[in-house]
Amino acid sequence: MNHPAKILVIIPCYNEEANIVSTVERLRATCPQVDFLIINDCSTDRSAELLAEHGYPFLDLPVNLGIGGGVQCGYRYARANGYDIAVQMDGDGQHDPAYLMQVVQPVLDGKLDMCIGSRFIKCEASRQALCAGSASAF
Ligand SMILES: Nc1nc2c(ncn2[C@@H]2O[C@H](COP(=O)(O)OP(=O)(O)OP(=O)(O)O)[C@@H](O)[C@H]2O)c(=O)[nH]1
Ligand SMILES: [Mg+2]
Repeated sequence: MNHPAKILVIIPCYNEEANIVSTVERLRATCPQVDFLIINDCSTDRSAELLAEHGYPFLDLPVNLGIGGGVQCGYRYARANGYDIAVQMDGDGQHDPAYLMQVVQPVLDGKLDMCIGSRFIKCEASRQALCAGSASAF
């Protein structure tokens, strides 16, 4: 990679009106260098209105695909739009963006093709990261 890595954070969103704005604002404040895309999967609450009101980039799926299909849409978007790395982060605020670059870094360094963070693993080894989603290279 001979350019700064283009990183996309994919945020699945299903009925997250209580959490989605604070989740996005925390991400923007913590990791201003990454792009993000929210996948609104036919939420029946005010999620879509909030996303539009705040001018956030989002896909509005025409039918509910579930979390797997929703995140796959994000990966396809990342690939189609020239991203080097895609990261999945939940829209309910459970994944702390403070750990995001720890998950991304081994992929950026070419040491791993994919890195999955886990809230269940103690941070004992230097390469383990807690409480972030998963990052993968294309
Ligand atoms: N696209 C899409 N996203 C979903 C759907 N259901 C849940 N999500 C999102 O997936 C993420 C994780 O959902 P959660 O229900 O919190 O699942 P979890 O974190 O594994 O479980 P909890 O420990 O109960 O929080 C959140 O960002 C949700 O908005 C769905 O049907 N479609
Ligand atoms: Mg959750």
